[in-house]
Amino acid sequence: MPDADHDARVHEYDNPAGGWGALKAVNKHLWHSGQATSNGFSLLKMNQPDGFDCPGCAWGDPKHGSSFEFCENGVKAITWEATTKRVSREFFEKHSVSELKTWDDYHLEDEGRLVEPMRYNPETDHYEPISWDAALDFIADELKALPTPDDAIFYTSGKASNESAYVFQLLARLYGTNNMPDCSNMCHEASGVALGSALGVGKGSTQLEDFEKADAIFIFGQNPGTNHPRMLGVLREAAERGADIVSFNPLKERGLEKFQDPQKAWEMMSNGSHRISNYYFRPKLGGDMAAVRGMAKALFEREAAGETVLDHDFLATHTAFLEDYRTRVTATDWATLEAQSGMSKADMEEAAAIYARSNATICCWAMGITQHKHSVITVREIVNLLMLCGNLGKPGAGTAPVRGHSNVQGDRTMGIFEKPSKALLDSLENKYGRPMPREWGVDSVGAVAAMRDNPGKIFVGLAGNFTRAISDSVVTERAMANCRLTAFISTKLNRSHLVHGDQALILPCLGRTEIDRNGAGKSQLITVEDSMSMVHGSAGISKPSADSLRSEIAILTGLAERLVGREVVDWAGLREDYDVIREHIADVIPGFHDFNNRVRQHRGFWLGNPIAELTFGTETGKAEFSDAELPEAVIHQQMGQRQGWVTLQTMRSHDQYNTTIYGYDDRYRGISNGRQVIFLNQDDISRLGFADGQMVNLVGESDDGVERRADGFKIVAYDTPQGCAAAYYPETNPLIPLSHHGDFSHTPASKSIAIRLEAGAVPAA
Ligand SMILES: Nc1nc2c(c(=O)[nH]1)N[C@H]1C(S)=C(S)[C@@H](COP(=O)(O)OP(=O)(O)OC[C@H]3O[C@@H](n4cnc5c(=O)[nH]c(N)nc54)[C@H](O)[C@@H]3O)O[C@H]1N2
Ligand SMILES: Nc1nc2c(c(=O)[nH]1)N[C@H]1C(S)=C(S)[C@@H](COP(=O)(O)OP(=O)(O)OC[C@H]3O[C@@H](n4cnc5c(=O)[nH]c(N)nc54)[C@H](O)[C@@H]3O)O[C@H]1N2
Ligand SMILES: [Mo]
Repeated sequence: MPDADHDARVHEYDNPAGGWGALKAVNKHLWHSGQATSNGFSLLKMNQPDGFDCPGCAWGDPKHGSSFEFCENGVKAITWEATTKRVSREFFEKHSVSELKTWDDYHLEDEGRLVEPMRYNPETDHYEPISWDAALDFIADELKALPTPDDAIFYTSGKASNESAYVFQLLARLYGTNNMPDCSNMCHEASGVALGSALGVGKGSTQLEDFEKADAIFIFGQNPGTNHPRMLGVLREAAERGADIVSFNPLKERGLEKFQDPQKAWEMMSNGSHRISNYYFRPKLGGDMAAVRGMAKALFEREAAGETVLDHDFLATHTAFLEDYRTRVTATDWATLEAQSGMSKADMEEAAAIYARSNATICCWAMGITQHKHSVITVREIVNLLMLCGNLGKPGAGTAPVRGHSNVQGDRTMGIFEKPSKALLDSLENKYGRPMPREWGVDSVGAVAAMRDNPGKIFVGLAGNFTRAISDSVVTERAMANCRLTAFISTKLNRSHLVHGDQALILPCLGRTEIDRNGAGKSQLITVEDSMSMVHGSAGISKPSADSLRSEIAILTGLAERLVGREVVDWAGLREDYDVIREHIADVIPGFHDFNNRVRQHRGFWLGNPIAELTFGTETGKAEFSDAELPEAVIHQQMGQRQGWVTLQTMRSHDQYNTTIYGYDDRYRGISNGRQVIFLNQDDISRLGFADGQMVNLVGESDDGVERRADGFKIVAYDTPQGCAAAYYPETNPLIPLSHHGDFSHTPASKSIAIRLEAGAVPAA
C-alpha cells in the first residue's frame, strides 16, 4: 500500500522534546477526537488512583503523591480511543473488503470505533452484522470442529488486562492448547529469556524509586521522548541532581538530548529546557554487545593494572562463572570490539569510566537491543556489566527493560505464554481438576509458519493487529488467508480484519477509558502490571461508544461457556464480578494473595522481585555470567561486504502507537506530512549513487524465492552512522524474512534488516 497521498517534507527541528510543541500537538489531537471537553476531563483521571491506566506505555506510576503527569503521547492514545467517529454497518455496506485493503493504516483506524459484531460474507466481499450469540456460537462450533485443539491459535496483545488475559489463557488451556503467541514475542522476549537464564527471573529488577537514587543511568536502544515520555521527567530529575545519563543510540534522539517540561511554568514561559544525556555514544546497529564488552574489557584492564574497580565482595558472594567471562573478554581484541560496535576504544573506555565511578547504576534498554539476531546474548552482556560492579539488589541499581504495551508484562504473569512452566500448569490443574496441555505451543513467528504450512487453522486475536505487526507481511498475509477462520476482539478497524481466512469475524469491545458495567449496573475494575512490577487498578470513566459493545471479558467468557462448558468454571460468575476472576488469580498465580484488597490500596502493590533480596533462581543459585562469544560479524559488517546493501532498522515515529498511526508527522526528527521516508547517512547516499530527496524502492532478501519489497520511499539525509539506515514500521515489515529472528527468542530482527535500494518513480509535481 504505497501512500500516494502524502509527500514527506523535511525541516530542521531544534526545539527540546516536550514543551510547546507537545502542547500544540495535544490541542490538535483533542479537537480531532471530536470531544475535546470530555477528553480533556479524562486526561485528569489518567493514571490516577480512581481513574484508568494510561493505555499508552508501560512506564511506572509513582507510589507516592499525586501524579498528574503530562504526556503528549498518552493524550494521543486516549483521544484516539475516545473519538466520536463510528464504523457502522453502513460503512461496511459501502466499502468492500477488497477496497478497504487498499487503505493505509491511518485511514482504517481513523474511521472511528467499531460498534457491533460483523461477519465476513465471501459472496459479497463485505462484512455484515451478526448477533453476539450467533457470532460466539459460530466460533465455538468452528473450534470444536477442528481435528485437534492445536490447530487453533490464541494471540494476545499487551493492551489486554490481567483479568482478560487470565480468562483467555484458561479458556485456551481448558480447550486443549498452549498455542498462545503474544506481542511480547515480537518485543521484549529476548529480555525475558536472558534475564531468566542469568538471574532466574525474566523481569526487570528496578522500581521507580531506584531512579531517584541512581548515580548513573545507561539507556541502550530506547527512544523515551516518543515511546515512554513520562520517563523524561524522571531522567530530568536525575540529571538535575547530577546523575550521569548515558545514552547509546545510533540516532541522536531529541528526547535523550533535552526536555522542556510542560508542567514547569517558568521553563515554558522562558522557553528553556534541561539537558537529559550528558554522554551520548553512537554504536552502529547491532553493535551494543561489543560496546558493552569493550566496557568490561576496560574494567578488567584497569584491575590488571592494579586499580580496584570491580565489586569483589559481590562477585565472590553472589555470582558464578566470572573467570570464564574474564577469559573470554580478555581474549577479545580491541580491533574486533571497535569494528563490531562502531565505537572507538576511547569511547568504550570513557563509558567504562563513567560506569566505574558510579556507586549505583541502572541499565535501561528497549527495542534497539531486543530486535536483533544476537539480542539474548546482548542482554546477558548488559547484565554481566551490572554484576561486575555489584549493581544488583541495592537501591538505585539494577536492570530496567522498559516494556512496551501497558500490560504486556502482566499478560505474561497471568500465563499468556506458549511455553508455560510446569508450576503454572500444575497450579491450574490443581484449581480446576482438569488436565492441562503439556506440550509447548507456537510463538508469533511459529504461528505464521504453522498457518503458512498447514491450511485450515483458526486464529483468534485478543486485541492488537497481528497481521500488520509481525514480520514478512506477504508471507503472513498468505498464511492468514489459509485459515478456516480468523476472529479479532478489537476496538478499531485494522488490516488484520481485512486479510482474513475463509470465514472472519470482528468482535468489537470496550476500551480502557470506558465504564464497564455488569448486569446489575455496577462498574467493574480491571488491573494491569507496569514495567516495574507494580499492579494497580483501572476503571473507565466515560460512557461506552455504543450500547452494542461488550467488554473483553464478556466476549471471552461467552465463548468459554460455549466451548468448554459451564461445569468446570462458572464463567457467568467471572463475568458478573471481576473480583471473582481476581480470586481465581490469587489461587493460581504466585504473588497475588489477597489480590482484591491489595489492588484497592493507594496505587496498588508491588509484586516484588527476588533479585532485590539477592535471591537468584538459577541452577547455581547465583547470578550467572555469560561468556557467549561475540557474533562472528554483526549485520552492519556483513552488509559492508555486500555492494549496494545497507542495514535497516525499523522504528516508531512520534505520531504512532505501533500499527496505530495517529498522523504523518515525526516532529523530533523533522519530518512532516509523510511516513514513507528512509533515513540514510549522506556518505551512503553518495556511495550508492542516489540523491537526498530522491524516491527509491526498498528491496529485501529473497533467497527463499519470496520477493520482499516496499516501494515509494523518499531519501532523507540524516545523522545516522554509515551503513545504518532507518525507516518506520509497519510499512517496512514486508522486508523482514520470517526466518530472520533472534537466536533463543524468535523475536523478528526488526532492527537489523538487509536491504538494497532501487531508483523509484519520480513523484508527480
Ligand atoms: N507513542 C508510542 N509509545 C509507545 C509505542 C509507540 O509505538 N508509540 N510502542 C510501545 C511498545 S509496544 C514498545 S515495545 C515501546 C518501544 O520503545 P522503543 O524501543 O523506544 O521503540 P523504537 O521506536 O523501536 O525505538 C528504538 C530505538 O532504538 C534505537 N536503536 C535501533 N537499533 C539500535 C541498536 O542496534 N543499538 C542501539 N543502541 N540503539 C538502537 C533507535 O534509534 C530508536 O531510538 O514503546 C511503547 N510505547
Ligand atoms: N518492523 C517492526 N515490527 C514490529 C516492531 C518494530 O519495532 N518493528 N515492534 C513490535 C512490537 S514491540 C510490538 S509490541 C508489536 C505490536 O503488535 P500488536 O500489539 O498486535 O499491535 P498494535 O498496533 O498495538 O494493535 C493495535 C490494535 O489493537 C486494537 N486495540 C487497541 N486497544 C484495544 C483494547 O483496549 N482492546 C482490544 N481488544 N483491542 C484494542 C485496535 O483494534 C488496534 O487496531 O509489533 C511488533 N512489530
Ligand atoms: Mo512492544
